[in-house]
Amino acid sequence: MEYQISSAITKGWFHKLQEHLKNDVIIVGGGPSGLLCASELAQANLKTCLIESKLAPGGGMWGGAMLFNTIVIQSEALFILEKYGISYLECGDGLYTVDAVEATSSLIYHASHAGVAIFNGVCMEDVVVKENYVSGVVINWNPVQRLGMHVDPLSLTSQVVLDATGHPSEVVGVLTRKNPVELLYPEMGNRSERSMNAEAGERACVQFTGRIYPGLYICGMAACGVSGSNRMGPIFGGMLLSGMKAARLITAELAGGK
Ligand code: 48F
Repeated sequence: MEYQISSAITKGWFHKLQEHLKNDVIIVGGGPSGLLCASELAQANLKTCLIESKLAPGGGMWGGAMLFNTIVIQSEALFILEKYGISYLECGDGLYTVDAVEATSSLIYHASHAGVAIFNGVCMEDVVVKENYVSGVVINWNPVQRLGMHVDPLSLTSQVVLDATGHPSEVVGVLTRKNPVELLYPEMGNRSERSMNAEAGERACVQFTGRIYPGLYICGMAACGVSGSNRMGPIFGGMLLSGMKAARLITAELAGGK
């Protein structure tokens, strides 16, 4: 029995890895914006994998605000809750409360169920850059990185990489730190997120979602960080709308050919 269990697991896992060495899209970061984008891309039949450094995807959504595990969504994003079957309660002023655990687990379930290959416990440590084009990511186990073990990584390739790493915008960070690149929007890339302003932050994270370098898109809080916009705290409509916008833009680019 032990042999069969181990054999089934290794066969299944290596099949998944082998299938996703080449992807249409690699999403780095399994917070709300990355997960929503992943579901939408998989529904558009794009071969999508998502790299999440923690054991549990979900990013900053599980904990609500100060561990009060309720989040707020504004009316503009309500259609996304409807589409993904997430319950909500009206609380006035065009705002709705949502159980953080229901919302987060639904986003994970829908991404996985739609066919996204989620690799958890795996970190993006670098990008693959070919002829001024981001063509994939370099990955290693989170514990290997944390322990500082000198172990070489593997690379996954793709037509598009999405930086959904939240506040640290790690993909853009490593690209600009290691390579003499000029981003498509020169005003972006300063990576100094501003203090709390919920309205401005919610607007900015959708506005600055997009293609920032050939082969590289940003969404969610990473879009705020890279554009020097405000943080917004425990309101998540902007994150969901940003993930949706990223999926729409990426799908349109890939439909037109690289
Ligand atoms: O931060 P996060 O939830 O990203 P998001 O989708 O949403 C932001 C909100 O949660 C919140 C907010 C809204 O009011 O301000 O912060 O923009 O999730 C980002 C995920 O990326 C993972 C990280 O563990 C988290 O789950 N991540 C970060 N760096 C890496 C990574 C990396 N190098 N490799 C893999 N995963």
